[in-house]
Amino acid sequence: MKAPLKPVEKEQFSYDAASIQVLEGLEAVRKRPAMYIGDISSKGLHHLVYEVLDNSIDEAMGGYCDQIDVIINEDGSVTVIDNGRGIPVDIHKKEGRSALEVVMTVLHAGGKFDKDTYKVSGGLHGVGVSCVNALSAHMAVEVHRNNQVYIQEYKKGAPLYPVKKIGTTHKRGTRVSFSPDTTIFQTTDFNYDILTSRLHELSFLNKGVQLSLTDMRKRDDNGQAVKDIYRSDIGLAEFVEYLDDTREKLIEKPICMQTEKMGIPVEVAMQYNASFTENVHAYVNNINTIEGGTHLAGFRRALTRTLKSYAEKSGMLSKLKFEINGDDFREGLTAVISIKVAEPQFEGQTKTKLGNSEVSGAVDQAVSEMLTHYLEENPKEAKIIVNKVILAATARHAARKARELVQRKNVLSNTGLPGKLSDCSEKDPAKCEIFLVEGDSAGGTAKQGRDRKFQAILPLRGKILNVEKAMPHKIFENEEIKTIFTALGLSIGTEEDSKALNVERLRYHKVIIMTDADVDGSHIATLILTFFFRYMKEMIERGHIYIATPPFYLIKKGKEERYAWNDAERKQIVFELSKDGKETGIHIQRYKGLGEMNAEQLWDTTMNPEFRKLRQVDIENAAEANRTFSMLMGDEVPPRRAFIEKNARYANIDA
Ligand code: 0RA
Repeated sequence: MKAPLKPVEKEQFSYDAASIQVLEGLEAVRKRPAMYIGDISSKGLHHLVYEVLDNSIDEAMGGYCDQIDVIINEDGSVTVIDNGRGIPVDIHKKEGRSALEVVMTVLHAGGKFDKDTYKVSGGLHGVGVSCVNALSAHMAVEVHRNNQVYIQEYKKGAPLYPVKKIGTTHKRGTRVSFSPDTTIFQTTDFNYDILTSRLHELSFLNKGVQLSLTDMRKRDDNGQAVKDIYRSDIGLAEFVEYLDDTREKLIEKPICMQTEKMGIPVEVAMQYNASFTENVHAYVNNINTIEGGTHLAGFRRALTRTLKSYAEKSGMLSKLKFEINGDDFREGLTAVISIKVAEPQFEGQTKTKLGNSEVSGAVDQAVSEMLTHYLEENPKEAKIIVNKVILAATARHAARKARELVQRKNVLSNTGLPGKLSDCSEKDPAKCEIFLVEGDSAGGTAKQGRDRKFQAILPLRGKILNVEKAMPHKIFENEEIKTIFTALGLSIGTEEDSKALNVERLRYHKVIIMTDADVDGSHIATLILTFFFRYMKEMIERGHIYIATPPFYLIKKGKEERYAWNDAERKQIVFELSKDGKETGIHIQRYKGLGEMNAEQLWDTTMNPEFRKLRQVDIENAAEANRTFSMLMGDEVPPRRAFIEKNARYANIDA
């Protein structure tokens, strides 16, 4: 059963327009957009949608809204519709104009600063809709409130006319449409998958709220626009089940809790699975805090202390000959933590690390109370969990022994670097790059084509290893994995400290994965990425990992050779080359693998920094990325096959 929406009390209508704080003009935003939304790439572009969405989600968190619809329109603009209270429209006393206009045009005029809502301020988002407005060639807002419909439109943030009434209504809510300014953004192409994954995540974090995405640009066979609807009435427990749906769970139902400690709402769901990896996602005010922080520290501390004390009391540890450490309690753990903080302080490189010190104790207390209770009430499940922890500790112990053996051998063999590596001559790691190339033959071509001054080549043979399924100590015995890490100058381990990146030792600041543009190639790239994701996440977080993008087509006419990376480019080039009206004499070669290119072509298209298009790997949405990894690597074949087929078709490679 879904909870009924809160009635809007009289008091809430008496929104005091004068409370809206007027801070700065919008010109500053257009001059330095990156300062407000992070960057002007696709990432920044999608932040615009998140920003508008955040306002609707705020309404939902307050209990005033249970439906949010996002539409990518045919012209590429985006519309966000909610059934919240509607932005207030009364006259702002000081400004002498509508509060709606103030909210839409004045920076930091959210107007809810002293309300008891958890505004996502201070971090990634929370810059206000006015920011989105400033960066839009056109924006329109429609408010349904007080049984009236109000509307106002803007150009680059400036109102085109005062707020006007255009009719009456029985509904309430806000509808915002915007077209991002093409002179500001590098791309204004909204990506359906990026947006759905955020909406899906938000649906778990805000149970009972229905979120939908419609793409008017894409039609199915019946001419219907593509649409996805997300809604979770269970919330975090369902999120955990979704994250783990390809893994074997150890207990029947996720362990759940929802409480408030020291004025901080804390919600947690957790499950143990048969894998060896930790999969903990922490959110603050709906923002994925990828870098962790005080809330995560509180959770880990409570988990370790509570489980350890239970295990000791139960006598199950009596035969164990070595210490259990914090990692052992989190092996095979999938958990989602979601807390709400009134004034979050976000720190760290990507501003996704929570700094508020008071939070750690609140989460610790909430989790230890809940878990103590759970373990007492559920002895059967408690035993399964403790056994899993013991297994983890035993495996870690074995892994350390295996690693020590390997490291000793490495020292003795004194070769230093792997024989397969063709190193570069430059010694400054910041200037060096290494290509991890699929197959010896492509490796050979890359070796011929490279600039040996700063480019090193490491050929890899076949499927390196199925990381998700492998026990940690098996990973260290795998030849290809060892080779990669030795070449990079890094050591690997399963313990917290050894997972940290020792940047001084990293021999190349760009690690470029170069595989065939087919399903096998992308599978190998995914394997390598999985490995970094699991055992050296920092390499991804610090932006050291890249994917090379070889072209799909070579188009020739006479002596002229042009390359295309997709079908649109191919068509454009064919069009340009046939300016004389004749397509005759144009030859199109479709590259199926790196091996079809000679050294010069590989250099020109894929390796030459002046011309190549590297894709930097980042973990914008760690939850989704992680799920894809597990799904691809996990035991269940059907979802993996479905993924590969879907993506193969999209990429139009193996069609
Ligand atoms: C300021 C004050 C109130 C609501 C909003 C803004 C609001 C903004 C957006 C943006 C998209 N949807 C929105 N819904 C609401 C509080 C209104 C009151 O007290 O009645």
